[in-house]
Amino acid sequence: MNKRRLFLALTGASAVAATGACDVDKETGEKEDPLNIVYIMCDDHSYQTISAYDGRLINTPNIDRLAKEGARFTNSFVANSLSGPSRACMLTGKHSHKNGFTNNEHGIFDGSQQTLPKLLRAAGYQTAMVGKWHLVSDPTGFDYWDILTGQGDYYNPVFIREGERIVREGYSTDITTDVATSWLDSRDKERPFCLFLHYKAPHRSWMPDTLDLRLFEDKVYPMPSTFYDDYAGREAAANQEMSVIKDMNVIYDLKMADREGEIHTPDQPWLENYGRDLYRRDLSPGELVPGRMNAAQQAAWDSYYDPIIKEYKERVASGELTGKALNEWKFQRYMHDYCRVIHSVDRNVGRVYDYLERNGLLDNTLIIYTSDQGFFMGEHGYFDKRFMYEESFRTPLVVRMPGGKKVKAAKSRTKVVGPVDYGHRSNDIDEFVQNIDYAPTILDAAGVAIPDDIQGESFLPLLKGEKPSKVAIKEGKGWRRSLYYHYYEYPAEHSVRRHYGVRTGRYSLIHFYNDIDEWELFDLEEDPLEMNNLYGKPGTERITGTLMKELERLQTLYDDPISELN
Ligand code: SGN
Ligand code: CA
Repeated sequence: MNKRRLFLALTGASAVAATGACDVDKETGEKEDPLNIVYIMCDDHSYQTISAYDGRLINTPNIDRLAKEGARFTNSFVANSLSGPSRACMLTGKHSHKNGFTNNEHGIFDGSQQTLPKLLRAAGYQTAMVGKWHLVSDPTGFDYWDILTGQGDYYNPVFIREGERIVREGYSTDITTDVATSWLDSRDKERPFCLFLHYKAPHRSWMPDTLDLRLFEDKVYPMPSTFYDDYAGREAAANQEMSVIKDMNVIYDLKMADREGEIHTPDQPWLENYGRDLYRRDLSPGELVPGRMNAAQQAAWDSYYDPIIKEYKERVASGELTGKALNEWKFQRYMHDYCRVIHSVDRNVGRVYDYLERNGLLDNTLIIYTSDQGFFMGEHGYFDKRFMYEESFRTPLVVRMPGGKKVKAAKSRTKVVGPVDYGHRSNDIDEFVQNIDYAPTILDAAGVAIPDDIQGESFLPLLKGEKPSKVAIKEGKGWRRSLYYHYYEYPAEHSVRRHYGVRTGRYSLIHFYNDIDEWELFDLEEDPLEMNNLYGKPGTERITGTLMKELERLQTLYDDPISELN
């Protein structure tokens, strides 16, 4: 049985076509249905806000259904926790230093290089890229591309459709789904497809759909136990600009600007005279202005926020909203908006599922749901990502198998330790996977050869239930036991120092470098919240030595010329 047929036998999919066309099975003489791929990626979607991972904050039934009908990855990570770099890793299957896109600020993706869509297309696949692209150069390797500009806007966003600029009226997440399903309608139905569906949501500044503004009104979100982290013993952790208390902008992020432009920010004096409004969009009724609200959207928005702004101003004026009360008010506002944005994402995942179901595509389509990285929901007092700390290093990953067949995962060799206890399910894949693995996995599932220079590994064998110790990877036999990470964007917004590191099933060793030289070592089994930096502490010499060796091994394996950067 060849590899493709083995996949089919295990997944219940009727067949896969390596050539892309509807082939005739040489053994049975039956017509084969090709395998399609729908790759859904959000921007900044934390695992903490997917109920398949963590039920405390929000319920996401549509994303959860994907996990139930396939697999949930419980040790899923990125290689560089930032949008552009993460997207480049996904497209190329290579770490940042190899694909050349190390940071958002100066990166321009070299679209002439080998990428996943190009390889799929050469094998007969139709490829489309819809939504947030964020790689500066125009997309290459797609039969169709229709992308948001830059970060994209939540309301009435501008898209670039194969070079043509268009403003679409409505809410970004809905529109992105609409564009994707229109493309699916118009595709050549005789050939398989791979759709890259990239939502802007829930990126900053977490603007909900007007439909969802009043959701979860009475919910009081639990404060993370590390919200008031004092960063003792962790210099890089202390010196950043991503604190909910200190750096979250009360106007832009938390939407507390009134129409007159009065600013009431007792603890953010630098916002005084900041300008009429950062987030509030003046309207030009009748005219569609990119990123701004139309009259109906604005009215719905104002009717929700105006009373909140009024109450906020009163509480600030009376002196009631200061210190701890203000800090926690900020956290609650952040969580409310973020979760509302997620609710719309989940609804749209449901719309995509319904589309595939209505069109008879669920049996021969692999659906992947992930995010470009994790996100801090107030842990360590942070929002944003970037750090190799668990909340941002981890990224959600669930895969729905063709036909909805629940994966029977083989016994894992890797422990699941981290800030949230996910519990255990029979379809959990606990082995370490990283976003450089997506390209080879998709190629493998499509029956396309994986080029040797791709650094990631196909995790298709894990989805098939193969024993991790038996899976052959480039390093030899047996799935990987450690992960490599490298973050570059500094000096830059949020001020997170450059760093690289290694994570094993139990430990995380991180080196912050450039204008700092700080090592951090965490025992994730004992300290999953990463509060206690053990580096240099007596008794840790042996484990530090082992981890240093492993780090060097990975830097050699991935050919990361780190010595030249120091
Ligand atoms: C913007 C945001 C940042 C965010 C980066 C990168 N600021 O610059 O908060 O870290 O994007 O995010 S904003 O004022 O423009 O909202 S990424 O996900 O695209 O990498
Ligand atoms: Ca992102």
